[in-house]
Amino acid sequence: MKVLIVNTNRERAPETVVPLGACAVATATEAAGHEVTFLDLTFHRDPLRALRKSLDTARPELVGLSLRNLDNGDYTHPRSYLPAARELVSTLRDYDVEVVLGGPAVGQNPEALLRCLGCRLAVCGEGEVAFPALLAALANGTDPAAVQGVTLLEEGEARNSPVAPMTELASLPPVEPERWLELSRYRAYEASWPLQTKRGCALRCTYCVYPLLEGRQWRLQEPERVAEEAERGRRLGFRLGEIVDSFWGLPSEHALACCEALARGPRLPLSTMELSPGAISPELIEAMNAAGFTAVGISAESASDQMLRALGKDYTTEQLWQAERESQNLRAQRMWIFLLGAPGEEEATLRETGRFIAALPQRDLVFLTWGVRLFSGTALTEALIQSGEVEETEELLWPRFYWTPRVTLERARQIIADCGFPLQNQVTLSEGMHRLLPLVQRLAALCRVKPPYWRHGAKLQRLRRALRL
Ligand code: B12
Ligand code: SF4
Repeated sequence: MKVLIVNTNRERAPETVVPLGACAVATATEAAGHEVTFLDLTFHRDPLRALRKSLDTARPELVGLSLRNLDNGDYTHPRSYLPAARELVSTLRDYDVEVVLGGPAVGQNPEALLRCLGCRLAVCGEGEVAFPALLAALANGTDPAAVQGVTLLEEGEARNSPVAPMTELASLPPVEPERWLELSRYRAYEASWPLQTKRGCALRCTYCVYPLLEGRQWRLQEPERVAEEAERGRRLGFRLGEIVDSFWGLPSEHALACCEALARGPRLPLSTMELSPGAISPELIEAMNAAGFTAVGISAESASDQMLRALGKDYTTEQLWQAERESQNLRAQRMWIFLLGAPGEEEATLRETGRFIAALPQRDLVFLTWGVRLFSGTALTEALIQSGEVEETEELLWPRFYWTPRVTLERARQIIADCGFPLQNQVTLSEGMHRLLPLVQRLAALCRVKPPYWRHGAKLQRLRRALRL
């Protein structure tokens, strides 16, 4: 079958991201014998025109739309990407093509997304096996809804088969994004080279949708394959590799094995935004130093036991303080990530978090997310539905957040701002999504500043405030 895969994501903040998942599906679809073309909308100024041009040239029978983000996840300045997706779908209506939705945005609620965009087929979760299987079902005239992970919406009724996560990551062919993307454009913005060491998460944080997207079991990539992929990125001219696992550090033997494999090769500097405090140990820190981690986000979320329990985290504040001490040996720029305003958050819990932040070394950065994005199927959303605070509707596809009734956002901001940690080292999610960031990325790349540019967050914050941007 002639298939066009479209990477629809045009968001360039907080960084420009290489669409690894869409490329993985394109590679697997071609390996299954289909004729595949790829349209990457990341850098296109006029996406609808680019789409029409691709459709006119490639003349596909089926278009796979890869949808990454539903919205920017920002409670204070929410921005949905669904209107842009609707425009793409409505352009596709002018053509005689079957449309299939896929990507992380689909996993939350495929039926609601199909209704919202007016489509009939969606693949939930991993696409490497499900998408070619769906193409085969369509070609053979068998029931598409019988394919695992597929949702079919027909005459107002949705039918689906449960998602079955693939067991063997190592059985997949290398993705080779260089075959589908114009990588020079990504290098021009110092995008990082994505590396996936595993899929799935066995933990049960109440607000988190990742296990619903990737499954609740860790499925591990072979450490040697991870090192080979890092080497591929280095050879292709990327100056930073980024771990894109749901979170990094557990299972610990696997994280250590990956670091060892990465340390053996010619090294690509590494980063992650997802180091879990519960995973930090002297061995992991040593292994990450040897592997060449230069920028690390640590997802602390809160420094109050009351809140860590409410969020379902697998560590206590005592372990968090311990992790803080151990992470001082990490030879990387550290950024501590917090999620504030969940059920139970109040002045006292914010002050506890403030005390932790105040005690951090002043060269560290702090990243603050105000409010919790509610997703279908998480324990938090389920509890809010039970208590009548949320209706389970299509509405959760649109930016919908929880903010604690026990303290106002303004007061919460003040408590953290006044905690004594330098203001320029504190970045909020809104600031991390600033519209000028692609320009900053480009300038940083031209000046050969070592990526990621956010390592220089404190200087950027000072500049931004001085220029009143
Ligand atoms: C790593 C990550 C990041 C890193 C990216 C680093 C990098 N260099 O790539 C950072 C921290 C920078 C980041 C930023 C953001 N992220 Co993020 N991120 C992730 C994470 C953990 C993994 C994404 C990934 O690369 N996965 C690996 C690839 C291989 O998997 P995949 O893309 O899902 O692809 C598979 C399937 O989806 C499917 N598939 C994909 N395309 C297609 C197409 C078809 C046709 C089919 C059939 C199937 C299919 O098959 C693929 C292979 O199995 C996900 C959560 C998760 N576990 O999925 C969130 C996630 C994608 N991010 C999310 C968001 C919101 C954001 C931000 C907007 C947050 C912010 N305000 O900063 C930004 C946007 C950045 C941008 N420019 O777009 C949301 C998106 C959904 C939503 N809720 O709106 C997610 C799901 C997390 C969440 N909170 O729910 N992110
Ligand atoms: S927040 Fe991280 S550790 Fe918790 S369930 Fe999600 S991916 Fe797993």
